[in-house]
Amino acid sequence: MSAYHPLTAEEAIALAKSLPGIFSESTVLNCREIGDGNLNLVFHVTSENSNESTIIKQAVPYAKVVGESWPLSLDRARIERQALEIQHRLCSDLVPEVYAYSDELAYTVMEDLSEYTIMRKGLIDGNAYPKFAEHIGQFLARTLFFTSDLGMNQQEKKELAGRFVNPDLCKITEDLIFEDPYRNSANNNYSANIEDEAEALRNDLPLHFEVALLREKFLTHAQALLHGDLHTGSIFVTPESTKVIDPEFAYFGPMGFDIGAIIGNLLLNYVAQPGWNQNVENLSIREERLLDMVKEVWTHFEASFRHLWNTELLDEMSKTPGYQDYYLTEILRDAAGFAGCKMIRRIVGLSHVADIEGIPDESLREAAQRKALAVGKNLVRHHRSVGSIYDILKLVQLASTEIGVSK
Ligand code: SR1
Ligand code: MG
Repeated sequence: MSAYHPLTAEEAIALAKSLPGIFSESTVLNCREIGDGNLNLVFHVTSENSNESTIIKQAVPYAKVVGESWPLSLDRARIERQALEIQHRLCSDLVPEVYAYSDELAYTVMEDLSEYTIMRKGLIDGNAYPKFAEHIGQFLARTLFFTSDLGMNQQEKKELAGRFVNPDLCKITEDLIFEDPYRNSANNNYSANIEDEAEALRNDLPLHFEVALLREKFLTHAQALLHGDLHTGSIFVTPESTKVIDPEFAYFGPMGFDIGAIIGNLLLNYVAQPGWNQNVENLSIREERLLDMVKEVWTHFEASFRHLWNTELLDEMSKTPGYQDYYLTEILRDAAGFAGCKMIRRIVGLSHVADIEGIPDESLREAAQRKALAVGKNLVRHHRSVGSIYDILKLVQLASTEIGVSK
């Protein structure tokens, strides 16, 4: 019989104490369960008499946000831990260190990042993160390149992919991102004032065609080991440092999915800005900063990825002239489409984002929701003809203008 059970705070303390190298021997420990995400328990264990601390993250056998009626495999804790270990090996400054784990109890003990801010919150508060684009560009380039057929032995990659078969968590994405927003679903969640938008999404067959293409990519294109849920709630930041957490949705999929997650979430914050800024000057500074970040995420990713390709490539046929440019354009197109899907799901589907839901004024909130849908739909509709990051920015501007005209 399995020993699995959800840990109590006392058990979390006993576990932390039993691990060598985290706390000094005589220290008195406290513990708080601080998990505010959709799926897991998170214990923050701190010392009363020093600044030593740690995090114990434990999976529960269902989706916490919905309840026991939505069972989920505990194996996701192993997948998350192994993804963290791989990402830490490839980007040691950008990923927390794993100290210990138990696959049976589905927990991982890791570095505490309490002095960091969750990026979504930092952006809502209007903070600037000048190093973020460079850091995340590097994270994306290194984790995606070195787990793809470009930077990894192709037989070893297949073996590794076998360890990252993640059906439960992939199904969440397949349903919540690529299906529910386009049909009547009990999972959907939006207020009555945007029913017209939800109905338009359900009836837009040319849009469904593009989503079906992106969904097929998500289902079948095992390009590299993805983080799988790289939104701004999965990233801790300070102005100087970035740490990527929570890769429990990791699986082998299309590289553009991770890049699109970042771009889509920066754009969700961008469309929300009028809801958070009464001052016109501040508003335009922040909007411009966010669009610059979108551009820089891509340009940093592209520069690092091209550098890795030119210096670390293992695949002979990939040296064929023109192939690198083709490959990067395909990633960018996928990223544009996935960014759009991610924006749409956060407005009409299950699990919204505080950037938009937290806007205090109802009419500004509704305006942000409509703008997110306009931008998201534009990105999905036109993703296959994108040729540069500037085309993505143009699609964003175009949607903003269209919304302005229709007011
Ligand atoms: C039922 S889980 C809902 C969402 O939370 C995670 O962060 C993923 O984005 C998932 O789609
Ligand atoms: Mg998460």
